Amino acid sequence: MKKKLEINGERLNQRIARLAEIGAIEGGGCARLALSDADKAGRDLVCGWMRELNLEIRIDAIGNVVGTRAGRQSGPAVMTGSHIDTVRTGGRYDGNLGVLGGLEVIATLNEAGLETEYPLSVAFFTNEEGARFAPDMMGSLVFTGVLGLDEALQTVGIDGSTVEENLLRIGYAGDAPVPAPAPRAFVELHVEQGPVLDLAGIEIGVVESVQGISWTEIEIHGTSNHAGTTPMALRHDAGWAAGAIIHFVRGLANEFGGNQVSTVGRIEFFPNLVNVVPKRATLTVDLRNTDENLLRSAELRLEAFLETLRVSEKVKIATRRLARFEPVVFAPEMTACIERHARDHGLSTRRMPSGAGHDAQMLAPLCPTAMIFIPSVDGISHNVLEYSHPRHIEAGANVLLSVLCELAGCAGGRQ
Ligand code: HGY
Ligand code: MN
Ligand code: MN
Repeated sequence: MKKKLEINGERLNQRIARLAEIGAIEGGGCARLALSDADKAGRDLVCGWMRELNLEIRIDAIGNVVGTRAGRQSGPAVMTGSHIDTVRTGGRYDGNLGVLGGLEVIATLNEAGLETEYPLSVAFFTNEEGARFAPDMMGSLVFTGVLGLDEALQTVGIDGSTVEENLLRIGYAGDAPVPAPAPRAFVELHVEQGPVLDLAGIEIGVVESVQGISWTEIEIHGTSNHAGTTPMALRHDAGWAAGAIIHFVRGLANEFGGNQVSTVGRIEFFPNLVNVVPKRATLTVDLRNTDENLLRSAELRLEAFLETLRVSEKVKIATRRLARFEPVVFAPEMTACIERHARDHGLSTRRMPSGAGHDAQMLAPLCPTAMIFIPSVDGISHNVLEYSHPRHIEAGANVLLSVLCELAGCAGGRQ
């Protein structure tokens, strides 16, 4: 029986640890906000690894980086990848696993002397997180033509600078045009970032869909006033209104139940002083659901609630859409392929939706796409304590290897 081709788990885990040293923060996590100096350093390191693997590197106008290994045929590549930007309190696996797992597949094929029929690419997309510049998945949205390049470049981040300024500053404004040609297929390896696989003791998640995402920035304008002298009935308190919204969206998720989730992740008061009734409050609301109709009704409920606040607290409330993606379903033939290869590797599997957004959801309308999940211990993510076991990292990358070999048509060498 031919030995099954397998990746080098130790090398992959070492590379994950090496990349995690860039933007390292206390507790073992990473802070590499999109287009920051830390992001640049991470990009430089991964591009160096791509060059070591003799990949042809393509950097496009929004800074997406694609390393391609030639196949016997030219034409669209089978693509894998993810992102290497992180949130401010990020873990070391979110996104990084998918990019470094893809490079590990290439290294394994190179060592085994295996050719593929079709080219094989590994990508990292710009600003998947959307934490500094909304929306999230910005790079893959531009890559696939859903978001215009100029609109993306002019996006102003939470620190007041634009995507374009930062892209130029870090030297990753590439000359490859966008939108890019559609890949032949796209597979993304990613940590689950939730508790499902870990709780069930399942090794591989076969991701069938990504839930819908709705991000709104809400700006409330009230009247700043003296905290001691202003009677409660005369207040137009932007801070209180913000608190009412936070309470409302939690109540909405509890009322809807099911997969409905809601988060107020960012909030700022002005003048943000202990003895001044806030004049202005700015906050973000993140609503998600696997069901588009339910997500839409949650949005309508929030809009109606804002209207009641305008009347009752006599504040002005403006909203700005930061991101809005409907749920995406992955190609059944791709999920079946992942499930089959995971089982061939003797791994337990579970079909599931993704609670987090991913670049794969942007590639799905263009080409057959799906995702491979590995467990996140205690379901922790977007937190320095994010952790996945090395054995699951190795297992996930081996499934990725087998799936990519099938899709790209491996030939010759050991398989
Ligand atoms: O927000 C998300 O789901 C992803 O981490 N950008
Ligand atoms: Mn991610
Ligand atoms: Mn993330």
